[in-house]
Amino acid sequence: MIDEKIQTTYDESQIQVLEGLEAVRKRPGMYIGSTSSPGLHHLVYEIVDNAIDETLAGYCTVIDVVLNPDNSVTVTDDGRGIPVGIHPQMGISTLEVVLTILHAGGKFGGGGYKVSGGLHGVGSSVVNALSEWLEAEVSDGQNIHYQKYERGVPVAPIKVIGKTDKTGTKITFKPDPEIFEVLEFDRDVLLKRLREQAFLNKGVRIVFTDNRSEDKKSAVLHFEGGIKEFVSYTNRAKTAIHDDIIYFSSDKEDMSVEIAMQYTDSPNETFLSFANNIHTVDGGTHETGFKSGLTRVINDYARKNGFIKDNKTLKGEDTRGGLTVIVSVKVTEAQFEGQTKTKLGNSEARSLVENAVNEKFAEFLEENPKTANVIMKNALLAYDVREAMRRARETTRKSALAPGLGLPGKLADCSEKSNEFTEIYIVEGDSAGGSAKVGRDRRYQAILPLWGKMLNVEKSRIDKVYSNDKLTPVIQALGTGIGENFDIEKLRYGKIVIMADADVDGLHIRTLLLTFFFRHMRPLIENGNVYIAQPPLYKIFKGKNKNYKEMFAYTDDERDACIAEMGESCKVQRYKGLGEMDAVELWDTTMNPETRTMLKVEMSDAIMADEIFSVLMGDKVEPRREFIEQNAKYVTNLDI
Ligand code: 28F
Repeated sequence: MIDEKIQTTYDESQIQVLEGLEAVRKRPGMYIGSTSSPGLHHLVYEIVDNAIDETLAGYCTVIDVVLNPDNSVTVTDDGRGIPVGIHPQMGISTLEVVLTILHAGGKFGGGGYKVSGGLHGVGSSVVNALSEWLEAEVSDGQNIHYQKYERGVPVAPIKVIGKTDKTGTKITFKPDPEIFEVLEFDRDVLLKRLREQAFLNKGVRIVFTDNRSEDKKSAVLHFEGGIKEFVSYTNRAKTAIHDDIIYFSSDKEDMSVEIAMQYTDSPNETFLSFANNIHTVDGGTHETGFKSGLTRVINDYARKNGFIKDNKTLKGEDTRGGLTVIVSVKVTEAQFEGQTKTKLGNSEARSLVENAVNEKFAEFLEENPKTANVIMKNALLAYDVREAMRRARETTRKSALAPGLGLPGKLADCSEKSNEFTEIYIVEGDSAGGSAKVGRDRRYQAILPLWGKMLNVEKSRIDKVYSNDKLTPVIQALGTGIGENFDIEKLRYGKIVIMADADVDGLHIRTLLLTFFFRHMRPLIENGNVYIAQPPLYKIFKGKNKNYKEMFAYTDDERDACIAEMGESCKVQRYKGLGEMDAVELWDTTMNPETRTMLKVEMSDAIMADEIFSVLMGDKVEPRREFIEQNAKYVTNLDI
């Protein structure tokens, strides 16, 4: 028996294979980012992306992803199946080439695959190298071909294990405990990524099954609407401010971009950008292009349609207030930058996206004036709030620098300094302000007259008043600062009393101040510092000189009771405004702690109040009126 010559010399292809696998196993982080949980999950993404590529090539209709009880993963597609014929250059099956040669496969061979997904398409060979074992089954419409690998090395040559009339590729792999610190797959992490891939590749159908637990959870991820459905899904717990989802796409040479967007009433923006289906968490040129395009198109439209005058420019952040947007670009030679390679560097992607926005978003606004209107007002409100916050921060900074100096000129301060007894009356209009200054007890009562009656605060103007510097004197007088700078310890008065007429303008002023306090000085409300003064509606009087008698009524019923008590020969004066009262009357009826009634503003449920306030800022005056009447409760005990 002639002893077989044991193969000792490897031809260069085996050497290349071993060198390649060795490189991957020595520095896995170079290929999959890490060997902790994210790296472990990348193994699945890599294999699934190959199946998605086969779908994009038009041959695959469904992809199965199964988590097995032994913590291995099986991915199956019904595409053409990885070719199993002998590879002309390598002398081994193409399947073995794809699974053992680094950077093999269509992604790098320039073959049918233009753009690759996964972690920059490092190919299945990396997954194979980092798996304790991997089994490949390829159906070519006649036979089922099978080959097993251990840590990337074929255990035996490829062999036929059965007959089939189907085509496709099935890969099962078990991550190598020698490589990974974490071996447990997280179902939700995989589900999130698979859902993302199904959104980004409209029509792809991925069936994800977790067989590790008793209740075999299965999810079908399939979205014909692509990234439009991605936006709907992202906004599922938010309130959109326009019904349509804005979508447009464009391509140039070998690059393409898809954009879907929808504004919501949330103050935050959600920006999800992708390059070749990779989530570019750190943004990059495609995001930059979108942002500059959006800012320019919205400013142009706002100016052209009279929403802003020439001297005003909306900032980028104003145009993206509440925006959810998905930008997905496909570029052949993607350059990824940054530590985690999740920032797109291709400069040509910036102009591709910016031009698409400049042309197609502008077109959308022209063709959809109703939605355009909503987007403009949304940007204007964001501008106003940002400007108000900027000014308020400026004010706080100044008043923090020199407390005394920061006080508003119109404030008639009280002599008492400790806020245990002090009160500030915020009074609508200069004439009422004048009477209040004269009638008050200047030891503990300060008066701050607000802008005069000239302000006609119908709904749209109320936003302007709220946002521009009409409220700065209030912030200065209270001394606490606003928003994140708010400090209740610096409050200069124990009671803040809003004193306005009982007419619609007075209602608006109260709304405005309550909204402002609720949104930017909420502890004032929560602490019960805020009150609403209750001036009388009627004066009932009769007689002259020493026979003169007068009574004040705060409601119609009280008026009738006074009339009954005084006898029919009395006269009734209906107060239309604070300005009709002289200083003594104002003191007696509305400011004297012995005789006044005040409404304490309390909001037990901030969330409910927040919605009510958005009604207050909404289009209808009626809900606003109801709010004031319902939410400002009579003080539980007469305030002493
Ligand atoms: C479970 C993961 O990996 N599916 C794949 C194919 C199909 C072809 C292919 C893949 C051609 C020469 C590189 C078949 N027929 N699912 C998968 N399906 N790779 S990976 O070709 C690989 C390239 O070498 C394929 C004709 N063309 C391509």
